[in-house]
Amino acid sequence: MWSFLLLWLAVVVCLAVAKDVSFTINLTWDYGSPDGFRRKMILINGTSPGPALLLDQGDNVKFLVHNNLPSNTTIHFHGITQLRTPWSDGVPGISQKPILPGESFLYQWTADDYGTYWYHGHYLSDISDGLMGPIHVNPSPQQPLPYSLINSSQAEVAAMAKAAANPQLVMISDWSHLDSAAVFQAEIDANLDLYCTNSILINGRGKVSCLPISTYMSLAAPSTLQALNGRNITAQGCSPPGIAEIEGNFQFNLSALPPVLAYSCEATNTTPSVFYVSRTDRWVSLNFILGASVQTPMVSIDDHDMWIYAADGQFIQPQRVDGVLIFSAQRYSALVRLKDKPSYDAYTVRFSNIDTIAPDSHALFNQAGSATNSSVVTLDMSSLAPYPAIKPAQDVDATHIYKAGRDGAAWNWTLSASPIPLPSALLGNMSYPMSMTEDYPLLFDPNSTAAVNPNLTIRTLNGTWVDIIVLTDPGSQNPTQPPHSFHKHSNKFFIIGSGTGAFNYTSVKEAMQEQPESFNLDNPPLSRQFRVKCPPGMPTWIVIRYQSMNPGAFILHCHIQPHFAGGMAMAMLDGVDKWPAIPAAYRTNGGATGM
Ligand SMILES: *[C@@H]1O[C@H](CO)[C@@H](O)[C@H](O)[C@H]1NC(C)=O
Ligand SMILES: *[C@@H]1O[C@H](CO)[C@@H](O)[C@H](O)[C@H]1NC(C)=O
Ligand SMILES: *[C@@H]1O[C@H](CO)[C@@H](O)[C@H](O)[C@H]1NC(C)=O
Ligand SMILES: *[C@@H]1O[C@H](CO)[C@@H](O)[C@H](O)[C@H]1NC(C)=O
Ligand SMILES: *[C@@H]1O[C@H](CO)[C@@H](O)[C@H](O)[C@H]1NC(C)=O
Ligand SMILES: *[C@@H]1O[C@H](CO)[C@@H](O)[C@H](O)[C@H]1NC(C)=O
Ligand SMILES: *[C@@H]1O[C@H](CO)[C@@H](O)[C@H](O)[C@H]1NC(C)=O
Ligand SMILES: *[C@@H]1O[C@H](CO)[C@@H](O)[C@H](O)[C@H]1NC(C)=O
Ligand SMILES: *[C@@H]1O[C@H](CO)[C@@H](O)[C@H](O)[C@H]1NC(C)=O
Ligand SMILES: *[C@@H]1O[C@H](CO)[C@@H](O)[C@H](O)[C@H]1NC(C)=O
Ligand SMILES: *[C@@H]1O[C@H](CO)[C@@H](O)[C@H](O)[C@H]1NC(C)=O
Ligand SMILES: *[C@@H]1O[C@H](CO)[C@@H](O)[C@H](O)[C@H]1NC(C)=O
Ligand SMILES: [Cu+2]
Repeated sequence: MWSFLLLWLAVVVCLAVAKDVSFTINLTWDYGSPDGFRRKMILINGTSPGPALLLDQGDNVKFLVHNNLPSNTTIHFHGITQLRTPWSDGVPGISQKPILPGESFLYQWTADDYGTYWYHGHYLSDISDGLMGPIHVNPSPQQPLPYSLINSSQAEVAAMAKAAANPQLVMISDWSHLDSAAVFQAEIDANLDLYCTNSILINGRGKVSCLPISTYMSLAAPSTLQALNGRNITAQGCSPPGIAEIEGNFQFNLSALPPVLAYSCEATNTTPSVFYVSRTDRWVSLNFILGASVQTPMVSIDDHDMWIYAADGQFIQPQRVDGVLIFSAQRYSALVRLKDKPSYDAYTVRFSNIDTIAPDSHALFNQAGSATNSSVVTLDMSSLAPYPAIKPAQDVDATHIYKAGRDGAAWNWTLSASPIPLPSALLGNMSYPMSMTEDYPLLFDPNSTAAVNPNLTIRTLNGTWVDIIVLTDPGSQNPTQPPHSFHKHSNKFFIIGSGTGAFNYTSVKEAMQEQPESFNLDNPPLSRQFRVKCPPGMPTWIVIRYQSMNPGAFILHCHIQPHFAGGMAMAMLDGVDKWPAIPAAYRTNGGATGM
């Protein structure tokens, strides 16, 4: 009787979990004014961000895209492993041909992992034109939850679990008053790496604020003032473009730069996004998703601290913080215990930009994202131990070393094999024969000329463990680099080590003999994102370790859109020895691909 009951329960759980869910979206190129300024942008069923995909772990998802844009596109489901469905990963030239104007494409995948993710365009920088939407996958009932580590009281745990199961999805993006094609063209014409945007959007709403230049200057960090060397911050709140110490020793043509991309500022007066929370629920889960193309916001809530309990979808040992700095494409889930004071009928959530300076008032962080007092705690990205604990393999089968930096022009970025600088521009880089790569995705033939070129691809055998080491090295092209925010498609990796200084080794094993303190093989962060720090004038290195377990063609790239469009990417051909047969419906172009 007892075993019968258990069996019955197990069957119910399976049925409840593996359900089919279908979404259809219509992409259009139409007018919108997310920050009060009207321009053409990408709308997803008439909105940006598009509708949220709310799923349960194990769901089988069908996502049908009608491309009514005047341009090509593809959709990537950021953080979804695409286990056994590499043809639904949405990268042109890697896993599919572009979806041409007027065409449709059916993506099909399983929500293997719980967590907060997002979908976005992956064709050039169509993400910067608004092509994005949130995804949240509720964990299966078997998944251990970390809430009791925050407060072990049963009532509190229940309140936290309730909040986490009904999260507020907070999609943060940045917005430019020119479209992504014009921005990229301006970068090439002026030979600049553009890092200025006109506003920050929260769930598709924002406002342009223009502060006096003297205010910007008073907020600038000492290191910024030093780089400015007597120059003023622009009316838009950015360092003026074309400073060799920041953007490399190149010939800039500032007259080719439209003023709206750096200098001019026209304030708008829109109302901010509002999230409704219930004080009687005590806890709220704010799940932040950074869809920004270039900006890095410091997120904080007035008078409240936050418990960060998931990073990039993965549960972690919760960390109590006052603020969290979010890099391109990262996601953090924060449990917040709402203060029960009658005076609070609204709680202000602040997104202070560390790159551009945004309006603000009091609070723990100033308008430039710097802490205003020394007891403020921010998230320690290097110690995000997964919950429950999980260890990487202690040794690997292969090591690949790459160098990140500019290549020949301020806007031209590369992630190239070391030690020689190699072409790596897979996508978007104008110097690369795009149509050739697009129409022959690597997934369709892992033995093609491009697929076997070590300058373009990493090839792994299924089941093996692999280290990827990314180096940065200051030189005349890279006196400084902005921090890069890399994303690996498909399965997660461990971030097992990082450091400043030269990496004079050929493997982690060798490096660990000399500097074991730089590595963590016990409980390192488990993620699909890693940030490459680039302090001025200093070489740096970082190592990610993963197991190749999902045969198919994927990509590793910087998620800062001008860097990605500028070529900062490598393809990874995982499990070349166990290559999947591609369903016929996914090989074709035109009509209803995938169906
Ligand atoms: C998008 O709009 C179409 C109608 O054009 C509708 O059938 C579909 O359900 C909408 N999709 C979502 C995800 O709401
Ligand atoms: C998509 O939107 C366009 C423009 O509004 C409309 O003409 C078209 O019928 C829509 N397509 C679908 C499949 O909803
Ligand atoms: C846990 O929550 C209770 C309120 O239910 C509170 O009294 C207690 O201080 C909290 N414990 C910790 C460690 O924060
Ligand atoms: C900087 O801006 C201030 C006004 O805030 C102005 O007085 C000063 O001349 C400017 N300096 C430069 C170098 O443009
Ligand atoms: C700089 O840009 C301007 C405006 O686009 C153009 O007329 C000029 O030829 C460019 N100068 C150089 C040296 O490329
Ligand atoms: C400094 O920050 C701490 C940490 O949140 C806060 O509790 C304290 O009130 C702040 N002090 C001042 C003077 O603002
Ligand atoms: C950009 O990088 C590619 C790939 O490394 C290289 O072939 C090309 O010459 C570079 N373009 C410029 C303008 O330097
Ligand atoms: C890789 O790049 C190097 C340096 O640019 C070049 O010499 C080599 O021929 C390239 N290899 C292939 C297979 O294209
Ligand atoms: C769209 O993709 C096709 C196929 O790769 C290519 O021929 C075409 O040039 C692309 N169109 C645009 C506007 O990029
Ligand atoms: C790639 O080539 C290898 C031998 O060189 C062969 O075994 C394998 O089947 C080829 N893969 C595909 C998908 O054609
Ligand atoms: C690839 O390797 C993983 C991990 O060892 C294994 O679970 C999976 O079944 C393998 N896939 C294939 C197609 O052999
Ligand atoms: C790495 O090698 C360089 C050049 O040989 C040397 O100058 C440097 O001191 C070495 N760094 C470390 C950390 O061993
Ligand atoms: Cu980058």
